[in-house]
Parts: sequence; structure tokens; C-alpha cells
Amino acid sequence: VQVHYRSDYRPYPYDIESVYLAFDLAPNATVVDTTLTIQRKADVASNEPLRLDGVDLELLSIAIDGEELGQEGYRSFDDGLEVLNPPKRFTLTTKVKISPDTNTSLEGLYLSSGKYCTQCEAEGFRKITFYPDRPDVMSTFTVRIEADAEQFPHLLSNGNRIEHGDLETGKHFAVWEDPFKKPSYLFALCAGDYDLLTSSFTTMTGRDVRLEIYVDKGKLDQCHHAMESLKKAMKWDEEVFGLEYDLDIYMIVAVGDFNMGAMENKGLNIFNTKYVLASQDTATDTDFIDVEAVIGHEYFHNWTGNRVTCRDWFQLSLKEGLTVFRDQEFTADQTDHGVKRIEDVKVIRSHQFAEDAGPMAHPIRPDSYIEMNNFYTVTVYNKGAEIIRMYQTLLGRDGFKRGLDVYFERHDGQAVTCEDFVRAMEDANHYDLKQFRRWYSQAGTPEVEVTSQYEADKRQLRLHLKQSCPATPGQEEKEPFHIPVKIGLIDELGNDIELKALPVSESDARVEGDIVHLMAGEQSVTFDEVPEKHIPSILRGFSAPVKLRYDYSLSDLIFLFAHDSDSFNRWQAGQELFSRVIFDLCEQLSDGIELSFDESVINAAKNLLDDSGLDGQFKSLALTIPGVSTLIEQVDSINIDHLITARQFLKRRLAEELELDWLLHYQTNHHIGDFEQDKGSVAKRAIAGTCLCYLMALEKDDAYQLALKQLNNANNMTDASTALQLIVHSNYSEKMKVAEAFYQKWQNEELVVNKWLAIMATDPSDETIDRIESLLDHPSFELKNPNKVRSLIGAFTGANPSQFHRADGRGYEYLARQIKALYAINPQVSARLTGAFNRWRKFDSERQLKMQQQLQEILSMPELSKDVYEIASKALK
Ligand code: BAL
Ligand code: ZN
Repeated sequence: VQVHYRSDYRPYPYDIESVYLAFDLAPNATVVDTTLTIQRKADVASNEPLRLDGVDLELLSIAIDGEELGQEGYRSFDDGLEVLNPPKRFTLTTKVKISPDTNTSLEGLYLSSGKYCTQCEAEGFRKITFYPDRPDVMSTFTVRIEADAEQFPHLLSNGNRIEHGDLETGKHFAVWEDPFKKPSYLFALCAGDYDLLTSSFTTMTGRDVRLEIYVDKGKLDQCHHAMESLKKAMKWDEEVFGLEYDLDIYMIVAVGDFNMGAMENKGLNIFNTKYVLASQDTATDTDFIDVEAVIGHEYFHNWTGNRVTCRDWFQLSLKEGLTVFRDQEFTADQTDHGVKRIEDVKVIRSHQFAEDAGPMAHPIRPDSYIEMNNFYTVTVYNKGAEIIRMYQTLLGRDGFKRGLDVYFERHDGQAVTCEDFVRAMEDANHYDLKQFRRWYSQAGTPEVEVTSQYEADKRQLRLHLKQSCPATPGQEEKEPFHIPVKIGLIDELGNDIELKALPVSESDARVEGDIVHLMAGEQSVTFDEVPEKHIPSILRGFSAPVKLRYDYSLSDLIFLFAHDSDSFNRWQAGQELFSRVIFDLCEQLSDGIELSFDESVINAAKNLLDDSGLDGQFKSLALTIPGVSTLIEQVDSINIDHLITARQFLKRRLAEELELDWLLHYQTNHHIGDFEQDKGSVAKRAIAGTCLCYLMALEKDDAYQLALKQLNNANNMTDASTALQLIVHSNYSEKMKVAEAFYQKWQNEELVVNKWLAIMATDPSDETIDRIESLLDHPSFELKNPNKVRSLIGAFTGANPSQFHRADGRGYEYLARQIKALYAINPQVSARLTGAFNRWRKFDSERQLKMQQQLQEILSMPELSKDVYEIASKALK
């Protein structure tokens, strides 16, 4: 297998001045005619061959300036061809045949439910035609599409439609021209018979932009939220960053078979249906927010990604970290900043910390890869967004914006690097980011250990901060990071104490406002005029993606949980409280003693539930016990049986002790009547759902009846799916009848069926494995559809710890069997599934052995895809 290294970057020796593509669409024999106008760069030797990428293409002809090339004129490889001794300036014409119908990888051009669509990022364009398929080769594209007029009335590509018309024999054509230079990964083509929702947006300079959303027939009523979200995103980017849309048309096409969430192709976004379609009946409150966020994300890419793109794929976080940060801020502005921050940090702690501590650990700017698709990760995306957020913390909002302005001024229309971004931030603010750059080059999650000393006579508090970062593959030693640690001090009444930093020694950490700049391995900081009764609130807002260690007493945590003015740290205090109880219970289980914990935790939960000043969504988050995947990342090795038992014990005790409180709050917040989707109603549904979840933990008939009533009376999918999940995951004797009725009701709504599959797959009961075996043959399941695979198999491995980690190994066998069935069909999706084995070293020796065996078997499969090979082989290293 070939490993690609960042250090091997060389500029492409030729300029592709223009691209003309002509598609004659046919399921098994699409013909692509390509004409490239090419110019050798000034400093390049005249015998430099022209290397083009190409995979799964049948070459029909190749010509230079109209003259067919003979065998001596070019060399063919598995993954491309080289034109030998080309002239300095020429046109290259190629004609290839491809088969979209049999393209199950969903990369390149493929058919999905009778419609053509493309996915080219990262390296899918090479499955369409011979081309330098790398992001630093930018060109203008003209695209002609020809297809049957009745079957494919809509023929779409990037930019503006400049020509269209009918042809003989029932065909028609359209020609599209994109005036903006772009890399091949932003190319898109769609052809099909869709329903179309149109609208328009007037930009800040008064230009009218036509907005179009194309969906499967019959789904038009589920597109309005997406359209409104698009307009909000366009407006927000103008207001917050002064960024205006540049073409006269913006199109979104929703497809049911899609590897990713969505794709930001210039002027023609292609979306997974999951992130377009939403109606009260079929989508949950979370789905509505996710649609808005992904619509925003892809729209924001038009500047951060498309206008300024990446030089090479190692720089992926340049566009993804930045764009995730932008979509996070967008959602926070539309919803609630505190709640959104907690949601985002939950992803970091459960998934990114796991990646950073596992065999696939990589810096946000990786140094090497075997398959680029494996590096569309929570590290590149979400940790990348945390790094961008830290710029804003260091430079302030205005400084960050100044930096972005310089970045766009310098690099609009270019393919650049993360280093270019750092330099723009530095130059715009005259700020030294030398040490900050280590966030780009070092993998692993830093740990920050804080200790405190209080001198009562001086009323001074001295905090000592110490950072370290564990070794990761290929990186044994780490240099200190520049870590902004946001700090607060709280007095005995719960009020914030004004911070008065007192420089004591040269080596002390610099303090700016409430930010302590931890720059060395160890540094201290002193605060003056601190009253004797105080509690530090450290790493407020999760100001850096690190693990914080501070030895809080139980009562400190309870106090912070009740009073911290920083909502993130308030939530955090509760999470730490619950985690501590769970790990204490784990020890008791190991020691074989009766389980018990400090009852004050129960009171703390009750007080929070009763706090009338708090929003229901925050309460729901604060009263939810950390998930197993988050807990696993807090310790070096895990007894999974004990962990699940301990977690369940805590939940059950909270349920029992506060039974009347859960019931009361359920009754006050659960709303029957007209559906509303304002913030208050969403919050009420969230806390009502959490209350019902605790009530169901009691395993009593009246709780079952309450959930059944909610399910049967629901006029929205949030209430319905919450109730269904609680019922299916309970011991209610008739639960499978309820599940079947739900399926019958929703069998024609694919996205709801996917929820149903995920609920079935995450049932913690021992029968689940048999059920999900038989669901593989159920009409609702289709191995070729990534959403279904993620629902039935991905949800099982990611959110059903007790069954995935069954002691008998059947969970592991099930996963391995699906990977073996899928790798040849869809390499990308099967590689994602393989990642579920990444943390095998954390478990007991018997489970380790079982997971290792499955990985070895996967690796021994014939013609294993390089995607799966990379994940499985690195896991075993
Ligand atoms: N560029 C791949 C999909 C996304 O991040 O928007
Ligand atoms: Zn993106």
C-alpha cells in the first residue's frame, strides 16, 4: 500500500486553464468527453510528463490538439496515465466510459434511486475522467449534460445554466458554466426527476440570488425548514463576517444514498436527505437543528473552502475546522450559546478524545495517510474547530475577524495551507502564534493538572498549572502547547469574584482578563484579594480541548453545580459528580461490597431540577449521566460490565429517590395540544423526555403506560421517538408489538424508518443481537445505503455498549461480518465501521483477544479495500 506524506508536496507542473466536460448519461455506459486547455508552467522542464489521475475508467480515445495519441504518446497505470513529452501549450481531449449504475462506492458519478449524482471530495473526480485530481489545480469548468428528457427532466451542474434544449430521440441537454476557478473536488452533476422548491435572497449589495432545493417526488412539504435555514445562513454570514454570496443561483439537491452529511460543491450542494428533509411529523427537534447547522456549514464553505481552498488534503482542517467553528457559532446564535457549547464539547469528549488516545490519533493537520477518506475525522473537524475557537479566545472577536479579513484579502481564489491561515491571524493582530502552531503538528489530548494554595494572611490564591500530553503513534515526546485556560473564582454566595492577577515571578503565566496563558510545562499564577471561602472554576467554556484535573471536593462540585455562572462549567461540575460516583461504584463492584454513594448527589440533582431560573434544555443536559463512551475516556482501562452496572445503579437510584419530582416535572413540561417549535417548547420537550427516561428506569407499569400514552398521542417526532426508544429499551413485555406498530405506521418514511432501526439496534437487552441479525434481511434494510448501515450497525457499535461488548463476543462477530460483506461495496462506510474496534486495548484480556481476532480476520480478507486496511492494520500495530 502507498503511504502519502505531507512533506512530499510538489506543485503541479501544468496549469489547467479551462475544462470542458460533456456527459452522455447512461446507467452502464456513460460517456465523458473531456477537453483540457493546458499550459506548462514557466520553470518546468520540457520533458516533464503530464500526470493525470483516473480510476475505473475505460479509455476510448485520447488526443493532443485533435491528433489521436498512439501507444508511444502516453503510459497507463492502475490509477491514471502520463502523457509523454507534451507541447508547452495544448488541448488534451479524452473520451472515457464509466458505469454509474454499478458504482456502489458512492464516490464519483453514481445512480441513486434512479437519479444521477456525484461525490468528488476527496478524490472521486478521478472516477469520472482523467484529470489532475488534487485541490491545488484550479480551473474554470463548462459542463454539457445530455440525457433522456422524460426520465431526467433536470440536468444540473455548477454555476449558471447558459444553454439548454431538446435533441432528437427523446433526449435533451443543458450546458453549465462556472465562472469561478475551482478544484475538481467541488465539481458536481445531478440529473433526475425531482420536486423543486424555489425562493430568493437579496444580498447585502442588493443582488437577487435564486434559491432552489431539489428533492424526491412527494417530499416538497419537508423542505421549507431547509430553505429558511439557507436564508438565515446567508444573512448571518453577511452580518457576522461581511461575507456575501457570489453566484446568481444556489442549488441544493437531496439524495438518499450519500456517504457524508452533505457536500459544498460550488453553487450545487448535494445533501444527504437526513440534512434537508424535516417536518413536525417526521423530524425531531434535534433533526431541525441539525438541518439548519448542516445547511449553514455547506453554505459557509463557499468562502471558507471554495473561494479559499486547500493546497493539499493534509490541510483539510483549514477549511473544515474553520467551517465547523462557523456553523457552531451560527447555531449558537439561533439557539442558545450555553447549550450549544455543551453539545459540542460532548462530541469532543466522547469521540475526539477517543480518537486522540487510539491507534488513529493524528494532529489536526496530519502528516501522512493511506486513504484520505479516513481523515475526515472528529479530530480534523471538531478539534480543528476548537483550535479556531482558541484564536477567538486569544485575539478577541474583533481580532479574529481582522485575521479572517486579511486571510480573504490575501488568498481569495487560491489553494493555501494552515500556515497561511496562522500567518494571516498573526499579521492582522501583531500576535506571536509560534507556540500556538503546535496544535497543528502534535496529536493527543493535553492534560492540565491544576493545584491551588491559599495564603489566608495575604488573601492570595496561587494556582499551579502543569501540562502534559501522552505519546501518540509516531510522536513519543510533545512540546508544551499554548493553552488558554479561562478561569473564574466563586465566593461563598456563588458570586463571581473579580480577578486580580498579581505577577509574582518572571516565569508566572501571563493573565489577560480571565484567561491564563499556560505556555510552559509548568507555570503558576497568583490572584490577590481572594476571600477565604472561594472555589476556582477552571477551564470555563472549555477554553481549550484538554483534560482538566483539579481535586475538587464533593461539596465543591455540588456548589459549582448549583451556582457557577459559567453554564458550561456548571454542567461540567454535574458530569464530574456523576462520573466520580460511577467510578467509586466500579471500585465497590471490584471489591465485592454493597453499592452505595453519597446521597448529597441526589439532592444536588433535585435542586437543579427545581431551579426555576434554568432552561429545560440545560436541565436535560445537566441531569443526564455521562455516556459510556465518555466515561471510558476518563480511565486507562475498563471493566465494561462494572461500568455499565455502576452507571445503571446510579440512574436507578436517582429515579427512585426523585420519583415524584420526575413525575411532577414531566407533567408540567409534557405538552399535549398544538405543536410549537419556539425555544421554550423545545426546552420543555427536552426536560420532559429526561424525566420520562428516569421514570422508565423504575420498570413500573405506570411509567410504561405514560410512555405509551406519549407515543400514541404524539403530534411530533420528538415525543414519538423519545417514547418509542424508552419503551423498546425497557423490559415492557409488549415492547416488540409497539415497535412493530411504529414500523407499520412509518414504513414509507425512510428517515423515520432509519430512526426505528437505530432504536432497535441500541436496545440493551440480550435479544438484540438476534433481532438485528434478522433485521439485515428486513425490507427496511439495505446494505448499500449508508444511512441504513449507520442506523442498524453503526448505532449498535457506538451506542449499545452492553451488547456490542457482549462477553461471548457475538457483538464483535456481528460487526466483523458486516465489514466483510461491505468493504467491496462501499469502502468508506466499511472503514468507518471498522473504527469501532479502535479502543480494543482498553478492555479486559478476553475481550481484547476477541476483538483482535476479528481485526485479524478482516485483514486476511481477499482484495481488502485500502480504507479498511488502514484502520484495521493501525488498530493492531
Ligand atoms: N467537505 C465534505 C463535507 C463537509 O465537510 O461539508
Ligand atoms: Zn465541511
